[in-house]
Amino acid sequence: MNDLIWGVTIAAAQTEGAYNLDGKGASIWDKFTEKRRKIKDGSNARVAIDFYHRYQEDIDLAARIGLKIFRFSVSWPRILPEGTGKVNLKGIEFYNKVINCCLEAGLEPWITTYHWDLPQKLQELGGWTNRDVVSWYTDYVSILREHFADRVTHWILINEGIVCMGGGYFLGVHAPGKIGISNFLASTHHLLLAQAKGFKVLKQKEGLQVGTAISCTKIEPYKNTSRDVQTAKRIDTLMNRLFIEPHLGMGYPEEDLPILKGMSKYCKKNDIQDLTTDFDFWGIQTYTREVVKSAWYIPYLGAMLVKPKHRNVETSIMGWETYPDGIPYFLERFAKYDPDKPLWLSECGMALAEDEDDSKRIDYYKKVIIGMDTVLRKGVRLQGILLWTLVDNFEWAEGYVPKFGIISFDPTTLDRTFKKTAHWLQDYLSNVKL
Ligand code: GCO
Repeated sequence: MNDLIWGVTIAAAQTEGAYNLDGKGASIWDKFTEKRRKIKDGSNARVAIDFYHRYQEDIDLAARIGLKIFRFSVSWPRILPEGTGKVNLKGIEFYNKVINCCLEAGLEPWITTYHWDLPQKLQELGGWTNRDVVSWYTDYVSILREHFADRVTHWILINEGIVCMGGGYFLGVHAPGKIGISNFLASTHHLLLAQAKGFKVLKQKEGLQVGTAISCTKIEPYKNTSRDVQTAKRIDTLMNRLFIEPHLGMGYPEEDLPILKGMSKYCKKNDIQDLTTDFDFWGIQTYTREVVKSAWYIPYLGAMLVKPKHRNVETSIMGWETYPDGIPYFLERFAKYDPDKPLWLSECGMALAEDEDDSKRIDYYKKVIIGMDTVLRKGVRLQGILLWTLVDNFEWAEGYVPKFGIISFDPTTLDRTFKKTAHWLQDYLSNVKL
């Protein structure tokens, strides 16, 4: 346990603000938040928590807590305002400052290349549904490598494919708000292909550690009937297998998720081979558990969620069941794919409401620690944990209401304040190091 490395994850679109400063182009989230009724509290992320101007303070706070890794994402439209073509040097300069500041503070900077803020210009050309996105993305990644790989060793390519593709191109609840099965299949295939090619681009530089971050949600059948069990298997395949198995050379798991048969329409001759990617590590991110039941009338998936509020379980302000047991479950499950693959818990956290007692978050992290300890004893190659997240921020379609941070901010002054969890963690980390 004492060897586990602790760090934190943040994302550009949720924290930076400065949405149109210093040459940044619009992202699909800038556009999406302008639409009516898409964001629950009617907010946007134009200012967010102004990480763009306060990065130094936030990095120092992370260091003060005793964290060792600072994972942040790069905003594609800050680097390439048009998505392709001319590089915005002010954008490069900003991330150089963030990287250097991390190094000075004794934190290892990690880059996520894509945490959902596609340049709006590229969305106008179809975004992830347009196969050209594969080369748009790899060009962007090679720019990041050229400027930052001298100081950044750990890279995460795509953050949580299922969430940005499912939310953004299937259900329409995240940017760019597209719906439908063809949008989902095309964009998913292109995203996976882009990630596989992006991996090769980064690996052209020796010594880099390049991985992916996978969203995992434990899926259970509502009843032990064969229909519900089959339904759970379908949804599990969608949520937990679709964004890893093609990279393992296993192709698309279409027997367990028939909608994937439609992938053939987007898959060119060598694509399945090209998807195979031997990442240096996998990032596991899991927050909750869902229960599903068979529902023939629901198109494509034939499934309905049994909402946590109808299941008599503890839920968070996100409406999610609080489920720390998912952490050991998924770490062990991924270790079965490849017991030698280094694993990171690359996001992990709990949202509370403004007025809730922060001790609940401490209890959550204590359970996480027990879960990590359990899997380490079983020989799982867990390397470390990155908290979601440092400072409360823009929680996508939920706005600013759910508070995932271990530090709060004042909405008027943007001043940061340690919550109980930050104090507890600072204490914990100073002790484990003894
Ligand atoms: C995600 C994202 C984060 C979220 C967090 C809580 O992985 O979904 O990486 O941006 O804010 O997960 O929902």
